[in-house]
Amino acid sequence: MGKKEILEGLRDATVEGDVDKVVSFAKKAIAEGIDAYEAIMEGCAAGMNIVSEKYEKGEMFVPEILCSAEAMYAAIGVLKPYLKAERVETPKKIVLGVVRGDIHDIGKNLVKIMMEAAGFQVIDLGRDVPNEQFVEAVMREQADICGMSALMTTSMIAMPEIISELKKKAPKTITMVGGGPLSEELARAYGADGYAKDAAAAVRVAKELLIKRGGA
Ligand code: B1M
Repeated sequence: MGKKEILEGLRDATVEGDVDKVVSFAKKAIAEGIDAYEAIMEGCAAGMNIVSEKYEKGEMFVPEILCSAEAMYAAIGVLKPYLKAERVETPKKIVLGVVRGDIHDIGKNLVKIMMEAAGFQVIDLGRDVPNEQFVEAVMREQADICGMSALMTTSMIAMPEIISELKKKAPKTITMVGGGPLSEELARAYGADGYAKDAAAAVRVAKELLIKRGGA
C-alpha cells in the first residue's frame, strides 16, 4: 500500500470514527516509514476538517463527531512516539487552555501534542477555563507562553481580557491565540504576541516569538 492510500485511509477512518481501522492505518504508516507528523496532519487532522464541514452542512451530528475525535486520538496514540519535531534547546513552559464558556478542545489537544513533540512542557488547563485560572497558572508555573484557544465568536472575547491581565501581572509572558474564529488581525487587535492557524504553525510561531524575546 502506498503513502497516498495510507493517508487517505487515516483520513477516511477518522471521518467514519472507526477506531480499529484508523489504528491499523496508523501502524501501516509507521511500517512504511511515513512521517508521523504528516500522518497526523494529512491523515487524521484532514479527516477532522472534513467532519467539521459535514457538521456545518448538517450531514454529521454530535455523536458521530465525538466518534471521529476518539478515532483521531487513537491514531495519534500510535503515531505520537514517532513524532520528530525540531526540539527547543532548553525546555520552555506553555500554559494552554480553551477559554471560558467554550468546550471545543479537539484543536487545543492537537496543539498540545505538537508542542510536546517539539519539546515544550505543556501545562494543560483543559477547556472552559476561567480567565483567572490562565493568569494564576502562568504566574505559578512562571510560564514562558500563555496559549489560548477559542472556537466560538461568543467565547473568544475572553482573550483580550486575559491578555490585558497578563500584561499587568506577568508582562514578560508571550501570549498566543488560535482557533476557528481567530485571525492575524484579530490577534493583533486583542494585543496578542502571536496567532497560529493550525497546530504546526503554533509550534513555529512559539519558537519564533521565543527567539524574538531572547532565549529559544
Ligand atoms: Co461546536 N461549534 N458547538 N461542537 N463545533 C463550532 C465551533 C461551530 C463553528 C459550528 C457551526 O455552528 N458552524 C459553532 C460556533 C459558532 C460561533 O462561532 N459562535 C459551534 C457551536 C455553535 C456549538 C454549540 C453552541 C452547539 C449547541 O449546543 N447549540 C456547542 C457549544 C458548547 C460550548 O462550547 N459551550 C457546541 C458543541 C460541540 C461538540 C461538543 C458537539 C463538539 C466539540 C467536541 C470537543 O471539542 N470535545 C463540537 C464540534 C466538534 C464542532 C465543529 C464541528 C468542529 C470543531 C473541531 O473540532 N474541528 C465546529 C465547526 C467548525 O470548526 N467548522 C463547531 C477540528 C479541529 C482539529 O480544528 O478546533 O479549528 P480546530 O483547531 C485547529 C485550529 O483552529 C488551530 O489548530 C487546531 C489544529 O490544527 N488552533 C490553535 C486551535 N486552537 C489553537 C490555539 C493556538 C494555535 C492554534 O495557540 C494557542
